Amino acid sequence: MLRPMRESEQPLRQLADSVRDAGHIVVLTGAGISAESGLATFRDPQDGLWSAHRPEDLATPEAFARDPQMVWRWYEWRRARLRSVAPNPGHYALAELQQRVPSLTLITQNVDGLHQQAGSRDVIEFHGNITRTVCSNRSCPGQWHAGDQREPPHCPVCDAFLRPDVVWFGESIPVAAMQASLAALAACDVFMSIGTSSVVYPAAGMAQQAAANGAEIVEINPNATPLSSAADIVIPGPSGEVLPAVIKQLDLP
Ligand code: BV8
Repeated sequence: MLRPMRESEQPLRQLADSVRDAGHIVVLTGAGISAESGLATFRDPQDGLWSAHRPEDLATPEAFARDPQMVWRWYEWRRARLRSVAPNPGHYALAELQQRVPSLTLITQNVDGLHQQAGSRDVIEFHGNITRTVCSNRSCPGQWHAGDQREPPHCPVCDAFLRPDVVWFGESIPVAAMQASLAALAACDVFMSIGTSSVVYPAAGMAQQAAANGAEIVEINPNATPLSSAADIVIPGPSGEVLPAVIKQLDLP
């Protein structure tokens, strides 16, 4: 005799059933899925040297034009933090889920590369990747030479500043990432929004696009967001606990 399901377990059981029946799942992650790796989320107050700055004010072309050295140092500080963290059970559970369902497209707003480290394949980096450095002249293939200690370093081809390979506010999403995301959203049965405050567009508009195509909308987040009221299944918990529990639920009758 199965014990009666606790109220709190119902959404989890529902999600496991939806995942089991899905032909194509799209997952969108945000900074929250990396929180249990010890990385502050994008809108958590920053600590130390950067506590007086808001990321939204630093992650812009205007900030880089105004003070390239400060913005470069901020990214160097974030890259240093990244070197001391590892994927958490939430990242690994998504990588396992991708192995076990017919089709799963992972779109991440995160720039930390932790999904790839956990084994997820064909990750769509919607906002780029902080560990890659490119020339400010996007068309220039210039790469950073380790010997260049200037802040920011200069492109060895055209001498422009180098910059992190991320999408700043006011910049367009890379065409390939946008096109791959739209194709996945057009064909998915289940859309899972995990660890994002759902306030940054166009990523925050994906759930609506998926719903318009008939997908079931799922949100995993300890806090409510603008998406919560529209989602079909809301699981108010940390992804590092919820996602392994979904995997476990998949194995139960
Ligand atoms: C663009 C890279 C065209 C840099 C980032 C409407 C349509 C189009 C554009 C706009 C629009 N309205 C406004 C805009 C402009 C702007 C925008 O959206 N502004 C917002 C602030 C209103 N969008 C853009 O500029 C985009 N470009 O649209 O191009 C264009 C061109 C010119 C002019 C206009 C339009 C580009 C946006 C990309 C910006 N770059 N990052 C870098 O990292 O340095 S965005 C940044 O925010 C990060 O990538 C981050 O991932 C993303 C979203 O934040 P979240 O991931 O959600 O993180 P956050 O901290 O907010 O929330 C964490 C969540 O986790 C919380 O909900 C928390 O409860 C939860 N959580 C905590 N712990 C856990 C957890 N969840 C689960 N488990 C846990 N344990």
